Amino acid sequence: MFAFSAILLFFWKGVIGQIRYSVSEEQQDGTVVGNIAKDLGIDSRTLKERGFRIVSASRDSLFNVNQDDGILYLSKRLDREEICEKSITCVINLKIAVENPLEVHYVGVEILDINDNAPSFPEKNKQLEIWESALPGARYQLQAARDLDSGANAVQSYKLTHTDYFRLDIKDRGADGKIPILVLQKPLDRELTKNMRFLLTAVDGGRPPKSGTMEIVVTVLDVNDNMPVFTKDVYSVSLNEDAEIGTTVVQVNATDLDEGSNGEVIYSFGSNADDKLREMFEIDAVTGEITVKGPIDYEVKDNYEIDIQASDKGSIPMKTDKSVVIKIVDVNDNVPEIEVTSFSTEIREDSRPGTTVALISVNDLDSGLNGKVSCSLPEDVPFKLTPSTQNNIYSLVTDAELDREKTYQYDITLTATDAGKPPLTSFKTITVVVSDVNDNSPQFSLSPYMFYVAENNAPGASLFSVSASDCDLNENARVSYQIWRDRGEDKYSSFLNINFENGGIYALQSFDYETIKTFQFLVIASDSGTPSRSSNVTVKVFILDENDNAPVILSPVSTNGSEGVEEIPRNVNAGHLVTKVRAYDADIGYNGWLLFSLQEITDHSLFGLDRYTGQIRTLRSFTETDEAEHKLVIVVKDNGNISLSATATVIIKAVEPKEAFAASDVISAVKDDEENHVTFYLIITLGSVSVLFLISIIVLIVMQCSKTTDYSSKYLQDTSYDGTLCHSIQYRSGDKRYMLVGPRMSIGSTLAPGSNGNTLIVPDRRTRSDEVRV
Ligand SMILES: *[C@@H]1O[C@H](CO)[C@@H](O)[C@H](O)[C@H]1NC(C)=O
Ligand SMILES: *[C@@H]1O[C@H](CO)[C@@H](O)[C@H](O)[C@H]1NC(C)=O
Ligand SMILES: *[C@@H]1O[C@H](CO)[C@@H](O)[C@H](O)[C@H]1NC(C)=O
Ligand SMILES: CC(=O)N[C@H]1CO[C@H](CO)[C@@H](O)[C@@H]1O
Repeated sequence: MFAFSAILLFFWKGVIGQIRYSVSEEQQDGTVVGNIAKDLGIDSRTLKERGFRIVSASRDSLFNVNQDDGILYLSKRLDREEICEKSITCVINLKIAVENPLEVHYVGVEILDINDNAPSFPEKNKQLEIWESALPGARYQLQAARDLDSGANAVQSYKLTHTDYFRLDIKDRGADGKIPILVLQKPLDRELTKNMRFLLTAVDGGRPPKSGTMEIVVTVLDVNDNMPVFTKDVYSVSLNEDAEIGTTVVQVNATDLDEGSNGEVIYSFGSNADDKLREMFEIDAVTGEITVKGPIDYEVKDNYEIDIQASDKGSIPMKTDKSVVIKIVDVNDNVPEIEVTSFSTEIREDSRPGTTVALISVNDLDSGLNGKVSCSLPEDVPFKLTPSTQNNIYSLVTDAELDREKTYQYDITLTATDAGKPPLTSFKTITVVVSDVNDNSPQFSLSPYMFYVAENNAPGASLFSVSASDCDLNENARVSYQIWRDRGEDKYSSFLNINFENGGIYALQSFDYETIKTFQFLVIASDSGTPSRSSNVTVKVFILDENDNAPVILSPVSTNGSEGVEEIPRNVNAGHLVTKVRAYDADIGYNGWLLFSLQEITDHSLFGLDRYTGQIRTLRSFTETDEAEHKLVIVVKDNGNISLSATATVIIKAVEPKEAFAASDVISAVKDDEENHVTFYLIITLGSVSVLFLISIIVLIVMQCSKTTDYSSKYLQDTSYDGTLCHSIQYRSGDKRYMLVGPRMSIGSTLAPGSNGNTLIVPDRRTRSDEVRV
């Protein structure tokens, strides 16, 4: 400083002739300003005699001169800004008087400015509001900072903390200082940076420089410059077709970065969403929820692309379009449909397996597995389904032989099931009628038929009837009857007539048991089918005896009941056989069983008649009083229901033994002979009948024993039966064999098994040749 001052001094001394000093402001009092004595060339030894005075009155209080050494110093602290205010140079002129000799010297003291003041801004904070739409280059003038210092120490420059958005421009107003201007250099985006803070620093030129700062707060004001943006790029959802009304399909969400109403989003369908779509879906304007509004059917449409729009509420709203893809998921909501085409209502029972009955097509509106249909039949029908090459078409064909007589109609329930989860099933019943074919012959209800017909039947009367049934239908089952007339072999069949419609059989003449006992013939039953089928049955007819023959008395010979005369000696003892009445009846059984009785007798005590044999014997010896001639009237009756009888009169004459002897011997010899003859025939007849009976029984026993002991034991009871009076018939019916035992038959009837107590039922395991009639 001193050096500097010296140079200045030298400068001024030479040019102006004036001493000039400079001193910085704000120095301590007492700070040396300069050595005036030396600078004036006054010898320091003479200094005391000379003495210094500062004569300029105005500023004297600021400086002082040391009288001893001539040094000018500050008497008080100096503030340049106070003394000189804003003037660029601040010089205080002092007038110094030196005495002895008096010299006036002018001394200028320049007060040098020091940087003692920092720049300062009028406000600590500056709020700036800028629309985000402001264009780059926009200028925002700020207030300048002030600095009390002047010159170089005044504000020299401004600095801005780093920001991309603004740069600083400075306008120099000369004495008025420098004005900072913010220049926007990059577009603002409220959505990116809503508020910015940075510091503006004003720096002065002091050494060291001083600075002052101001915070600048920039608030970016919103402009509706952002479109709503959907949060997802793609909205793709799937929706079940059975979704109920009100179901949320999807919630779209769009956000708008703008503020306030500029950022409030409302949703709507796009302009090209058609009415149909609007009937099915609706969108909530506030929440963006798309819900189901009406029924949805996959089968109608399986895919929807809905245009929606998000719009903000700015004064000029901004809109964004989006499409929402809704894939409809098929739900198994359609039942398979069964359609029966080209269906013939009737099928012949003789159709071969594989005959097509109907074509069945199944259809399901669903897709995929939900629409995959399988078709099935119940297992118990003789039909099957043959899938055709064309998908979902089946032919219903027969799988087995049909028989209308077993099943005339099939109600076939078709089941169609799809493969959905859960599966849906539908049913359809097809009625297949089996039409008749003449495949059954008439069947007689019995084979062979056996009929028992009483003899003496009225000619033309109905005897019995046969009947046959046919399982077929209508014409095929209409049976007509005829009697087989062949070669004339069965001559009896020519006596018979048959009602071709009902099988009633009539005899044209009456039968005589005594002429024919049994015969058989064939009846043929034919149906009316084309070709006709027939079957035959053997009809066996057994003629039953009636009591139509009266007993005939053979001896004593008497054609009209005239008496025969017997002579016996008077001396015969009791029990003597007088004679035997012999009679014959052509009928059999009871009808031919003869009983003898006395109708008239002169003396009951003398003769007796055997009821069964017809023998007349003496009951006692003749006495003197007995008459010689006795008359006996004998009645012979058969045992028919309505008994027939004949009478014989026997005259017995008691003769003296002498005269009678020879005659009686002869007669008795003849009679014995005759009697023996008759007896012999009777014995043979009875014996042969018994033997035949026994043989048949033995054969039966043997046959039965070889099979079943039970039956043989039943049969054995029969041996106790009296063969002579027995009328027994065995016959067959079906697989049973009957044996009829007993004298009487119910006339004109076939014997039903078990209807008669006299009938033994013997299971038959024998051939026809084993039958024996007794
Ligand atoms: C929309 O998305 C925004 C941002 O992801 C989220 O904050 C808001 O909750 C969403 N709105 C809805 C309704 O989901
Ligand atoms: C009776 O039927 C049998 C067996 O069915 C048959 O063999 C016979 O020829 C038939 N007789 C007549 C006369 O039709
Ligand atoms: C016997 O004949 C009468 C009338 O003629 C009849 O009512 C009765 O049933 C017959 N009895 C027998 C066992 O035939
Ligand atoms: C019942 C009857 O007609 N009896 C006669 C049988 O014949 C003799 C003569 O031969 C007659 O005298 C009976 O009257």
